[in-house]
Amino acid sequence: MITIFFKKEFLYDIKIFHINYIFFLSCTVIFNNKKENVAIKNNSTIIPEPLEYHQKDGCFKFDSNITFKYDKNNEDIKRVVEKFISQFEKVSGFHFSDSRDNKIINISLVDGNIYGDEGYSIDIDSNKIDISANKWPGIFYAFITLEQMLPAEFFSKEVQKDIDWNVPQVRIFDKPRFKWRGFMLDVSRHFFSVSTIKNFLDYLSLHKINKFHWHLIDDQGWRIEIKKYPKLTEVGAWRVDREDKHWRNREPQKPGEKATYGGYYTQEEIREVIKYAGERNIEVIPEIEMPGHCTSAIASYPWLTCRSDRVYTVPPGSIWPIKDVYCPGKETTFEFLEDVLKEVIELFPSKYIHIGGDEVDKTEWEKCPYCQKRMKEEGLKDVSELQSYFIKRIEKFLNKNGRILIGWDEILEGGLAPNAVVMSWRGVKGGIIAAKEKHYVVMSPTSHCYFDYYQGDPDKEPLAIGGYTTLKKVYSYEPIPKELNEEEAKYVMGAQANLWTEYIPNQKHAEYMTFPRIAALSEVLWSNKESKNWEDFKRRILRMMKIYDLLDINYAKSIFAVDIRSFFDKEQQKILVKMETQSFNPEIYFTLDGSDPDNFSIRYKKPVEIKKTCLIKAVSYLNGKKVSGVSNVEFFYHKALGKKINLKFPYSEKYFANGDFSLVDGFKGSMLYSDSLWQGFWGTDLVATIDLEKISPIKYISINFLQSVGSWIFLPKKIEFFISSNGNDYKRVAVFDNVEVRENFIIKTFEKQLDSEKARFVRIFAKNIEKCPQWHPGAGDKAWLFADEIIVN
Ligand code: TNX
Repeated sequence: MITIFFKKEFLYDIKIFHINYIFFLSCTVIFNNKKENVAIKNNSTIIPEPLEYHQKDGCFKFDSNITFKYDKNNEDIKRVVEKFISQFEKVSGFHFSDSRDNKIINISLVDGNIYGDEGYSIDIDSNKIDISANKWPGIFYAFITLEQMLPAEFFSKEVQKDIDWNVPQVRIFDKPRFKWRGFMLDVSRHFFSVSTIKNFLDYLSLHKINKFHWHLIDDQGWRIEIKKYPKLTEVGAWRVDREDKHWRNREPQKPGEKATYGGYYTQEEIREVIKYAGERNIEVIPEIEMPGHCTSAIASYPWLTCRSDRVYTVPPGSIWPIKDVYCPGKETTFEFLEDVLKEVIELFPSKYIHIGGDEVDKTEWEKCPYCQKRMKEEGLKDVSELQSYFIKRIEKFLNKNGRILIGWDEILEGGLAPNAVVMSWRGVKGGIIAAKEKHYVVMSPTSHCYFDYYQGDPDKEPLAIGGYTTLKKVYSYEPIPKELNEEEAKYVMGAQANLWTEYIPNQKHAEYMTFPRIAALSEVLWSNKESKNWEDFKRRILRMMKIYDLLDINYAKSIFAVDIRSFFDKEQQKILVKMETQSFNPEIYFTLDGSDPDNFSIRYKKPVEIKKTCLIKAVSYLNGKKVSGVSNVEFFYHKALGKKINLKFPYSEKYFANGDFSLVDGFKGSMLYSDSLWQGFWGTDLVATIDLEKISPIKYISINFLQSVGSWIFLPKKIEFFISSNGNDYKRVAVFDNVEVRENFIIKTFEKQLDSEKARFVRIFAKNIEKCPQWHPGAGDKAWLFADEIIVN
């Protein structure tokens, strides 16, 4: 069984929504910076970029002669200031002690409401720093900003010698654009200890993230102690250990086999995490998944389902979709859920409780007599309305207890509960609908906010669930969709990154997926839309990486990888090869002879013309240090390279790849359908005619196609090659009948050697299978045909 079928993220990408389920720096450095890129706005080292930043001349020099003035009776402020002092004394060796001639750092809460709940100002002179806010979180964020202005060594774990502990004289006024700046961690698919959670909370607060959405329940593990139902953690928190196997090849638990992988948080630990988060201005929002994604609960108490006759175990892997659901026909189900929620409400002070609501397989409900009875009694016309009944009933309970329900966008189906907040993940459509209905929304579209997706070339990245969400892409995100007017836009509370952990077994890996992408999202959510500047962000992220190094955060260095692409240069009328990274002022070196490049190889300065078939290898350096692995791609120099193509049926707007010259751009598509090399045709054939401009001998024609059945992409049924000298009369020179295979990932080459043929035009015809075959979950829906590189020699 090829479970990849069900990798819904591909499906969402491919937009088949209709299928029901398938779905830095001391002062000196600062002043040295001036020669840098013109796009750089100022010398700020801060992420997220503050709202207003005015640089003055000179620095404030930290030494032991500094007095911190603050209200010692205010516990929150005391904690914030003392933490700063203690870290500073540790790394600098200073002992801040009172004396009459001391420089002053004044920390005060002021009346009025210019700063809001989280804003602050910092005004730095040569002998005084004034920090003001309306509320303590503002002071907390002011110190985070101040820390980022200090030399990065501030974040070190040891004493640092010979550092000028200076900050530039600036005036900052800052407050966030959005009030929901979230991060979700899935602790069910893999369990993360309390100490990991605390580390993450520290790192998140460094980015001014203020919501931690704790995905505590899913099929693969129940992670919260519920006193009334002890089996939830005795049984539901444990699964057989199949960690050595790929997620989709894990056999279920055998009779008598012990379940040893897992864990859960005791209520005491949960309280500890909530307190720790609160001290960092992070609100913890628990997610108690229902009515689907709950096998762990059902394995503990099978009576919660429509089919209590089955033996359930916590699945060690995932065959998506898992069909287990709570039974909304039985009152006992609601009693259980309310009992669980009661304990959750007692534990979590957050006014929001997330109840999931995503990806519910409702087929059991259609058959279940209890559900049918419920539907009849309540006048519900279909199972979608039954889901809506379920969510509304839970909402009533939560509202009665003073809490607000949040759910994934599926809660829109069958009618939205009156006060619900919608988390929009399947794109932004759900968020738009909800905001128009005057419901608050949190945006979390897979396209920009799924940090379980690849952030670089999948060949060089650790195995991930799929997708492709680079740092640049995250940075490009705009949470307010253009479909919303000013009034409606007020319902968008912000956005959130989601870290689903099917492919993320431990803290180090979770860090890799989260950093630096969360820095990009933090700027999207905090800073002014108008001040967003990718070039400047690229500069500042290097400084942030220095901080990550000092904190031992295992951040991804994917931005340094060299991306090798080609494009049609209109002026020169030819295909040129360009090499890029996502990093600031990269030094790129390359070779064309197969040897590994280093900083003695050819330095890349501008797009190059390559006139031979060769392996291009490239690396990037930063300040003379190699910072990337070797990127390599084969470049094909051939007769059709950069020649004009006429397509009878246009390529899809979604998979346009390299545009009009994509099929003759010198590069072949990889196993990744979304590599921007494959050109996609949705339900239509490929009929491509290439004009070689003059009659010339043709000895060889070939074309590649991709099959990726989990993404609705199939090899063509039939392929024909034609040639013509005048563009009217074509001669067929090859025909291939392709036999259907069900394998998921295939790249197939169709090629033909020719004898003494001459022609000006080459035409390739490939017959799309048009509709997904009967054996496929998308049976009857339009099939994709993905083609790349037509080679003519
Ligand atoms: C969708 S987003 C899910 C999760 C998976 C995730 C993988 C959402 C509400 N549901 O169950 O872990 O995709 O990317």
